[in-house]
Amino acid sequence: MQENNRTASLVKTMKEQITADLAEAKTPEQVEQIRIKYLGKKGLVTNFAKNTDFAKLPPDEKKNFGQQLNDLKNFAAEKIQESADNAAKLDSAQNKHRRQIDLTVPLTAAFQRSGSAHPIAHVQSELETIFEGMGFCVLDSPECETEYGNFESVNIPADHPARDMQDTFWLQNEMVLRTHTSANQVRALKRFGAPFRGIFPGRCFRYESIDPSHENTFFQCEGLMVDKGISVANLIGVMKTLLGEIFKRDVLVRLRPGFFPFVEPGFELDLNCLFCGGKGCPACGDGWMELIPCGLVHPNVLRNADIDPNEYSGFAFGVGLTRLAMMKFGIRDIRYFNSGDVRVLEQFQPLV
Ligand code: FA5
Repeated sequence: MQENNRTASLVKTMKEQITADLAEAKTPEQVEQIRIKYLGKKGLVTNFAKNTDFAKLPPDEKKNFGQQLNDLKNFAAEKIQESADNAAKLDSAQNKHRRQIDLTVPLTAAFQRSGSAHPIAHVQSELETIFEGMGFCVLDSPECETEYGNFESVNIPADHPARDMQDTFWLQNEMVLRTHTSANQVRALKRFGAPFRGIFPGRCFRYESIDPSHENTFFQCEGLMVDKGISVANLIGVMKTLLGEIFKRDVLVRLRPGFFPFVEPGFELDLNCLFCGGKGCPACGDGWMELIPCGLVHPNVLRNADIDPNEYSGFAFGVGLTRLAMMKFGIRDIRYFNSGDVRVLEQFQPLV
């Protein structure tokens, strides 16, 4: 009687173990492993009798043991088969799903639309090629800046009126969405030292009234060259190369004095509007598109980057990349860029 109880308890434990193992098995291969573990030649159920004291049992208890063993074998076989069927069904459903993605099927018309580079990305890529040809490096820079980076590092202290011209979005952690790519000047100079030649294209943000030539989110491309003996002549030479390469034809520009706290002297380089030929239109206003403010790097900026202004000088410029894309592609209203209207993008050819 005692033996019968012991066998019943062993059978119960084994059944629980089988159930627990099967609950973990998800694939047909995993279920097969469990089948081998219990019902294989050396399986725990197959050899259940061997692993117990069956041989020593009195004849009447042997009968009971045999019944319990059969019950266990049936239980194991049924449960394992059930799990194998389920795993096979799941596997075939997944395979069917996988088979639905057939990369060799010819594209239908709906999928044949090829993408194209965004006009701003296109112009940015052109600028990078032009400047790399002149030995400039291309740097990435953060869109989210410290107040020091965006303003103080480029000689705009807290009480300076120039801050009003670049009203911006402040974050809760007292960082700002940068108003200009000039914010990266001192960081780049500190990292690489002088001499230095680099451009840093990127997105800028300002709290602006939106109109055909002003957006709250737009792109600039900063350029910075610092070396011994750099003058306005170097600046003008580089500007001429830039415009010649971008427009591939003669364009009319004007250089006029401009004030920026981080350059001295400072200039505004305006492009005679390619839409109206200088007569004045909604895109430009008075016939001239403000495109590339520039100047010689202010000594304070060099000092902020630990560079001696008595030894080194430099020029800097900030191309309005979005406006350049407008002029290059004949887009008369800056608001198209952020409108999310795919028809705007579809008009431009892919880069490759
Ligand atoms: C600046 O941002 C200076 N950091 C540029 C600079 C760099 C000057 C280095 C001297 C030396 P400004 O605010 O003018 O300058 O902007 C530069 C260009 O960005 C403008 O000429 C214009 O093309 C473009 N820009 C400015 N604000 C907007 C706007 N709201 N939407 C579209 N383009 C803009």
